[in-house]
Amino acid sequence: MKLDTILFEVAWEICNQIGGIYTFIKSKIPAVMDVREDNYYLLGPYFPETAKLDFKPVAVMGECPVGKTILRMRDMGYEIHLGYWLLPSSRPLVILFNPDNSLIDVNQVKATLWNDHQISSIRSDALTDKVLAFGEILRIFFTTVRNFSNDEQDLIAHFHEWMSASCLPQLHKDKIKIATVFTTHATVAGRYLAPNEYDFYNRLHTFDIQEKAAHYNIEAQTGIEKAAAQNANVFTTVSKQCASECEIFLGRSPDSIIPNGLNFQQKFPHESFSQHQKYRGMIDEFVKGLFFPSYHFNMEKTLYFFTSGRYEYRNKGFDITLKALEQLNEKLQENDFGITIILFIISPRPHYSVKADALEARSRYQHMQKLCRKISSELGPRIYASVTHDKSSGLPDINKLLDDELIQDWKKTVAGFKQKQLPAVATHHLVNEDAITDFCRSTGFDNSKNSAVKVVYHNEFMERATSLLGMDYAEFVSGCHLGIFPDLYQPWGYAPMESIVLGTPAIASNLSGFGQFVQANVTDHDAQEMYILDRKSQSDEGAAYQLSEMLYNFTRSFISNQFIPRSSIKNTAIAKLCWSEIQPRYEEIYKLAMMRSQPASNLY
Ligand code: 1S3
Repeated sequence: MKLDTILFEVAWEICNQIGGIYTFIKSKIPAVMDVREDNYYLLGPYFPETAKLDFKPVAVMGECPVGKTILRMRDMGYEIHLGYWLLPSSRPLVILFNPDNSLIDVNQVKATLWNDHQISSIRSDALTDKVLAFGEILRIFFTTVRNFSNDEQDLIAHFHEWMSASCLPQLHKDKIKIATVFTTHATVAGRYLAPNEYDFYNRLHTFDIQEKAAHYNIEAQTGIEKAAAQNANVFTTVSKQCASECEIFLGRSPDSIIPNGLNFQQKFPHESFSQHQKYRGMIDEFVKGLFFPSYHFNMEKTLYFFTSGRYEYRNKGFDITLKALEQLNEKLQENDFGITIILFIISPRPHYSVKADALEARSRYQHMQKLCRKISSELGPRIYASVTHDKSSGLPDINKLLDDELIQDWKKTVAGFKQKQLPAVATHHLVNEDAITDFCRSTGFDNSKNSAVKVVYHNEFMERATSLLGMDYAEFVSGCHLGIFPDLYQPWGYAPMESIVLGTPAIASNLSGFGQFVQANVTDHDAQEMYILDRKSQSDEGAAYQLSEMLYNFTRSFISNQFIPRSSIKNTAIAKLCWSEIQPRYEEIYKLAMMRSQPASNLY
């Protein structure tokens, strides 16, 4: 491929974290930039709130086709931002388009979708309308870049998921000379049908997708997805399971199934363990600040379990996790081991604000610690002095040895620290209660003292700058003891993969792409602390029970051995899932797309 070929990678989750596609793109960027340097642009929607976190605008130079296009479109009245995505390991160029633009007549876009591609979007919701507007702006962008480029300039556009790809069918119809790749990370039908239709996986062939799309009001989404898959020069997905759905729901088998990569450096076990100790200490501070004002428990006998993902209650197995933890709670209470399990659920939800107790948890604890240290440093020498001067053998009256100011400070701090109410389950004031808070309420998971299992429902992503725990997601995962991911629908599943790579044991489902990869490629995965839960051949109740047994055994083994294992990917097939190994497969895909996009070619 020519060195000056320009690659555009398009996703709704560029500078906009929602689910796993964000992790996919973000982790893949350094490997792409190693090959392409500046001929690489990431294209996404512009949302001021999310963009302000890690987007740095730069001035547009109007010399290259992309620069000329941005300036021309701005003149036309489009809001387009060029800048760098400020990532820890790289600074890729990003172009963000504001989809809220009065120049776009969404009804006209819908009419074209219907007339030219028989995609019905008449009943679409507000989000889909935004997606359509974004797609139309992208169509104008690509057409204009093509016009400003000379004939020799090769262009590739790689679209991720339907939300980025509504313009793809029209680009194809208009014969715009640009090679296209469409990657689906999940099918829309899969997301909706898996949690709602009985025996989804065994009945894939039996669904009338049009009828189901009308039923779930997802005609626009499924229509765009299908047209994108069918019109792209190359079509890929991330796992075999998703490939079967593509074949049946989208009418095209992917040209390639490419497993997802991550960026990781393999750590030696002792490094993984010392990182765990360090970050566990930070989680401890939050937990003590949140729970100890209400009551005390033994931190030496406390385990941190976690689950995370976009809020899809059944798909991401939050339902099974909660049921299993409820059963675990009963088992632990029957046996009275004095153990405490804190389950963290990390899933962003619409909220008004952070609850004060959660916000202040760490600082409250740290202030108390600081004061204790101050008191002990002042008290030590004074006790010694009083003992050496005083002939009596009893302990001196401590109150007399402390300054009034320090006593007042102590009284105030203790009064502020102690509280009567129980720590809330959700860390934020939610706009609406949801199935997680409902479950906790109805089953009495209320963080009371006598419950061995406590729940912290963390309603935002974990970023160091904004996190209640003062740590980023990877640090948090390192500090935990076990990740729980009993997914029902998960084409790949980054969360258990990240957990294991960071050394934290994890349970994955045999319905997730990653779980299936582990089963097929890692012999004796249990010994590496990668556990697989069977969700394929048993009911939800069966899976919840099996999971509760796994959790109980994990806890029992900690009680007996006083030891928390760490997982290791060394010498396993997972070590091959780093982007330096996987990205070359996408480079092959780009070559194929270039070949197929040539006018004479009609290869697929
Ligand atoms: C999707 O993100 P999600 O969490 O919405 O894409 C991810 C990256 O390929 C994949 O891991 C996940 O299964 C999908 O669900």
